[in-house]
Amino acid sequence: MILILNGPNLNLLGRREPEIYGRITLEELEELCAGWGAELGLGVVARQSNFEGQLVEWIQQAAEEGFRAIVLNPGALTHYSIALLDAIRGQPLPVVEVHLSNLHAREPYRQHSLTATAAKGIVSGFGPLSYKMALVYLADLLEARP
Ligand code: CA2
Repeated sequence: MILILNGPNLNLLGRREPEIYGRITLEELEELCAGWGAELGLGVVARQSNFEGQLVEWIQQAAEEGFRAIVLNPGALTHYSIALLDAIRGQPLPVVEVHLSNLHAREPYRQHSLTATAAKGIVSGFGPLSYKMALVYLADLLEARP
């Protein structure tokens, strides 16, 4: 089972800034992820929070809850949250960081990811397919290490 976590403001997807984030809603994105997970033989649970502490708790508890990996879009927390960074470092599961937009083509303050320094890797710029690529990687990783 894979835990997909979306951070602050991602509940607004599809409602504003479609030129950057597309027209897909969070609910549609989560359904797509469930479908991609099923194709790859992975169960998927998706959660979203606007609160840093809630994300920290979900990350801390993921292994105990029985998840085998985390796909994380930390939203703006990507760029400054030492708390999320510490939470990722302090737990045993592989974390893949994903972004809908290409951080390197965005404003200077979005071009650095603090949280990615603790992730296995980062997929950025492919819209919803960033999540699919993360799941493809994790299916391969978890198959190699059952
Ligand atoms: O590209 C991404 O996935 C981001 O993580 C999205 C975050 C942003 O702060 C990161 O720098 C990059 C924010 C998502 C905000 O989403 C909105 C969607 C519609 C309307 C307003 C915000």
